[in-house]
Amino acid sequence: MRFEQTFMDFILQHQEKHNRTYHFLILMDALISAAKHIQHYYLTGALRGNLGLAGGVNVQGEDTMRMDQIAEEITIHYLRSSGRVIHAISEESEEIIPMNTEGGRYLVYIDPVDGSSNVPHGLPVGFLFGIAKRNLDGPEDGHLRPGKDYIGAGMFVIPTGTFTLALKDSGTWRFHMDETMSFVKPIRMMLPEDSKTWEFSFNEANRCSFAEAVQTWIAQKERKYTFRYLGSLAGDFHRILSNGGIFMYPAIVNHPRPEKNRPQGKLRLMYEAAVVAFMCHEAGGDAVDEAGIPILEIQPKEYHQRTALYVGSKPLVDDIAQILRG
Ligand code: FDP
Repeated sequence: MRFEQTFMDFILQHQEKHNRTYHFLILMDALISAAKHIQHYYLTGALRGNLGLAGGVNVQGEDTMRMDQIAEEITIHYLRSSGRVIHAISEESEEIIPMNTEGGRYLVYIDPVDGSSNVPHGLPVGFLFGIAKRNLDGPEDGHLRPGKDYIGAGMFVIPTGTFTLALKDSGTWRFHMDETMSFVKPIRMMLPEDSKTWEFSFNEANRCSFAEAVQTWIAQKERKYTFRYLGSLAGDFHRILSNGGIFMYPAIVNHPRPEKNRPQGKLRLMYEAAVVAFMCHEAGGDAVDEAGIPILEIQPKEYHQRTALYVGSKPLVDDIAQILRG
């Protein structure tokens, strides 16, 4: 028989190697329990009627889905009972969610079900999270941390049983769920340098609404690469991490109906863009916004701030960044 290294064994070794505390393990255990619980509801969702609308509107002004509510409730439960989280910021809650405000150690940024257009079909969605640490040297200095201050970030692609975690200065690792529902077999992810497998990933329907310079750049490059788009950031980014290339959600600035423009971008900085940017950076890639500024450097001004996103293989991101910087 062949037994693979478990995630818990991997993370314990990592903590010991770096002389770190066990608190992070407890937080990770909470996140993994939440992801497994969400996956269960997702897999049974079509039969139980959980893949439809819930009848409300979220902080982003979007229709809330039943799965959003279920996943939010599950995640908050596990994070709170871990006792390790000071506050959480979630896509589904307008306000910051206080947890263990005195004794907690981490600030957690979550999007428990990302890629909602896939939900009615039971197709892959992401549970994305970023983690920052309390300021241990003085009073807490706020919860709006830029991605470069995260200590870890990751995503579960639900219901595929894959989990990817990046640890600050320690790489990006992918795990797979085994028959006991444990995540096992750490695989170090590095974006391939050989452009043979690189992919382009963006919503083609938006193309004519991108800035002219972005459209021109795409037109110059696209023939060299395969085009793939699932419509779920975690799923699309999962492919980019393996195959290389670029995922983009550029600003919408040329929409025929100007009220539909999104000059600030669509994706959320703290629990979407910074999360994939962090994973990408640890895998040798990069990520920038519409001004060509590194996503990890952006100091958020509000919890649900949006941004444009260009993330993936460094040569491609560097190239578009130069154009975006003008
Ligand atoms: P969704 O709106 O379906 O929840 O965060 C939002 C997100 O999905 C990403 O997961 C995804 O990459 C993108 O938006 C898809 O947007 P489009 O449907 O506009 O392509």
